Order: sequence, then C-alpha cells, then structure tokens
Amino acid sequence: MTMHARRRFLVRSAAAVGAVAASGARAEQATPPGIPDWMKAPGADTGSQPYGTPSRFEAGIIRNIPKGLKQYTSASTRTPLQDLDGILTPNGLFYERHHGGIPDIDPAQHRLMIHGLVERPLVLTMEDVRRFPSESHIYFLECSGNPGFEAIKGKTASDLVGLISCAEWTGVRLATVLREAGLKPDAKWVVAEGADAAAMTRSIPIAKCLDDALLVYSQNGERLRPQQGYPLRVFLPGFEGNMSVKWLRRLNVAAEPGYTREETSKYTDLMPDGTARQFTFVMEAKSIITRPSGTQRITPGFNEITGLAWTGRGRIRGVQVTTDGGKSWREAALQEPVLNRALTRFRLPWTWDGQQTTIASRAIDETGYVQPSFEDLTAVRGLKSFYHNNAVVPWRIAADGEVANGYA
Ligand SMILES: Nc1nc2c(c(=O)[nH]1)N[C@H]1C(S)=C(S)[C@@H](COP(=O)(O)O)O[C@H]1N2
Ligand SMILES: [Mo]
Repeated sequence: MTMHARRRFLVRSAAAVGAVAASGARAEQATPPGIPDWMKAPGADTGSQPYGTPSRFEAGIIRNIPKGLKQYTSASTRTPLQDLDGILTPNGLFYERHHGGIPDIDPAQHRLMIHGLVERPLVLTMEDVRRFPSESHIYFLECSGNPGFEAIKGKTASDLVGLISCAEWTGVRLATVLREAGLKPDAKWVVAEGADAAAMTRSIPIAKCLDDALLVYSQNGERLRPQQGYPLRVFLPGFEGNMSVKWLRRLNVAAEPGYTREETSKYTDLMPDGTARQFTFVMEAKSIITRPSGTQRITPGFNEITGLAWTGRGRIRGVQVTTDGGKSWREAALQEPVLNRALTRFRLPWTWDGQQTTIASRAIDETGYVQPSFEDLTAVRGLKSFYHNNAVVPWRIAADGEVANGYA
C-alpha cells in the first residue's frame, strides 16, 4: 500500500469506529476495552449443533434460487460467488442443476450396472464401489448453460455465472472399474444413466473414461449431498457439467454414442449457418471478478479486485484485468496452488479515483487460449446457440461507487 493509500485507509477506519459508537450501547460495549454481553456468560453448549451451520448473522449467504422456480422440471440454483472467498465451494452452496427433481436414494438398495461391450458384466453395491482404490482431486464443475447467450441480464456475479462451483471429489477411477469388467475391443463409448425421474443419459468417449474420469461418492470430505448425486455420480474433469451424470445406476459400454435427448435436441450449439456443433465437451477458459461485482458498492481509494478463473483444458496461466474499460490490461496475481481443472483465485490491488469506469478480467490457459470478448465470441458462434458462452464479463462502476452488469 502506498503512504497515501495507507493514510486514506486509516482515516476511513477511524470514521468506522465513530459509526460503531453512534449505533448504540452494545456496539460501544463490544469495542475494546468495553465488555460485550457475549463475554459475560458462557456460550452455547459444545455439541449443541451436531451438524454445524454458519453463524445466524450469515443467514443471507444462500443459494441463488430464481423467483417462480418450477420444481421437478428443468431447474437450477446458483452459487453465490460474490459472497465466497478462496476456491472451494461449501457443500451447502454448491450449484444445483436437476432435470427431474432430487431423488431420495437409499444407498443400501442402490446398484451400479456395467454391461454392454464388456467381458464380465457387473452389478455393484455401494460397498463394492468403495472397495476399489480411491483418489481425491479438486476440480470445478460448470454447467455449459452458464450463463447462456441471452441471459446476460442478471445483476450479481451469481446471476451471471453462478452455475459453477469447485470441490474436492473422492471416488474411484472409472478406468479401474471398467478394467474390472474387461473392455471388449469395440468399446468406444460409455453411456451413463442416472437414477432420477429424468433418467439423464450421456455418452462419454472411451478416452475420457480411461483418463481422469471418476466415479465419485464424496465431496469436500463427506458423502455427496443428495443434490449432487448421492450416493454415486460420474465426474468428468473439465467437461460440461451435464455429462457428470448424478445418481449413477448404469454404464452401458458401446461402440457408438447413445445419441440421447441430451446430445441431440439439447447440449448442441446451433451455428449461424444452420449447422450445429455436437459433443462440445470441454469448458473453455473463463473468469469473472467477484469483488467488486454487481450490486456491490465501493468507495474511492484502495480496493482489492478479486475473482475466479478456470479452464477445462488444464491450468490457468494468467489473468489480465482492465480498470479502464479495456484500454489497458494488467496482470493479476494468482493464488497458489494453481490446480489442474480447478478454480483459480486472482487478485489485483487497485486505487479507484472515483470516476465512472468499467472493470473486467480475462483468463489465459496453459494452451495459450485467451477468454474472448462477447463480440469476438458471437462473431464466430452467432446468437442462436445457448451453451458454452465463456465471454468476458464487464462490471460498470458508477461515480457513486455502485457496481452493475456492464452488458445491461
Ligand atoms: N442424473 C442426472 N444427472 C445430472 C443432471 C440431472 O438432471 N440428472 N443434471 C446435469 C447438469 S445439466 C449439470 S450442469 C450437473 C450439475 O451438477 P450439480 O447439481 O451437482 O451442480 O449435473 C448433471 N448431471
Ligand atoms: Mo448443465
């Protein structure tokens, strides 16, 4: 911090102390050397919350649930990205995307069948699945409809790109289970089916199945939540979220893809010339500034710009940030560790001069790919497609410090 920024910071802190004192006796007591009420008697009993929850003062940090959400059909909730720090999403705030509601599956009754082009068809219990050698990895999961091409009208970072979350996943390599069944020479695809009312079904190329694909039963150390596919899901690092089939009950090894609803009428991208891209698996590099971001308010002087970047192709190499509407870009610092196919936190110190401006970030991944502007992306893809919008998200900052969607 420069001397000037430091002095401004201290002046503002002094003003904040004044504000606290003015807000009543309790805040006055809480300001040292005062003694607040919560120091005058023992607190709640240890173990009074067998499963811990956040402070009641954080009750507003919740999933972003659209108004008028139609249940049991095709619905989603979003992660409140602007309210979180670091790179891991708490399990209770992981985004949800369901095509037929959330089944209530008894793991004792659940079975995984592996059949088709295999030497030894298998029917596994959850106990069987957990006997295989396990692995844990931190990966992001993103819906390819995040945000969609016409839905860039939202207000917050969560409204715009909240269909992404990141967690540590534990399970068994899909390759290990497939080898147990024994792949026949013609095995080129694995068609995965979920045990929900939508029977979500997607085809996975065999190369991915034998590479980093996982069968996951735990998330951030505890068993998967029902919303995330309890008791078992497929997890395909870097691929569009739709393919990570939840509530997994069947793997049909085949020579051809299933050409299911989710890979014909949905999850394809209509191009300007009327043809459609199909099997667009990889989530391309993307980033968003989460603070300051839409509906937040900043004051002149020092403001840290921070956000998240990710790429389905591996690691993030760098993130550039503009604070002058794209005239110039500066290199942000990346928080270590920068992990393969995980969220990466970036930061840039910034002194805001109080003038109206636009800020934005753009990610560059280890392949050299640069996150495109919305104009550059739509020049190639047109506006007919819905999935795989990874364009730069600009935030407009008004002279009063109010931050708003730069697209609107
Ligand atoms: N069985 C099943 N698997 C599913 C879905 C579904 O509706 N049913 N939704 C898919 C979609 S579109 C996405 S983006 C991810 C979302 O995973 P999450 O809810 O754990 O975030 O799950 C995928 N797997
Ligand atoms: Mo999705």
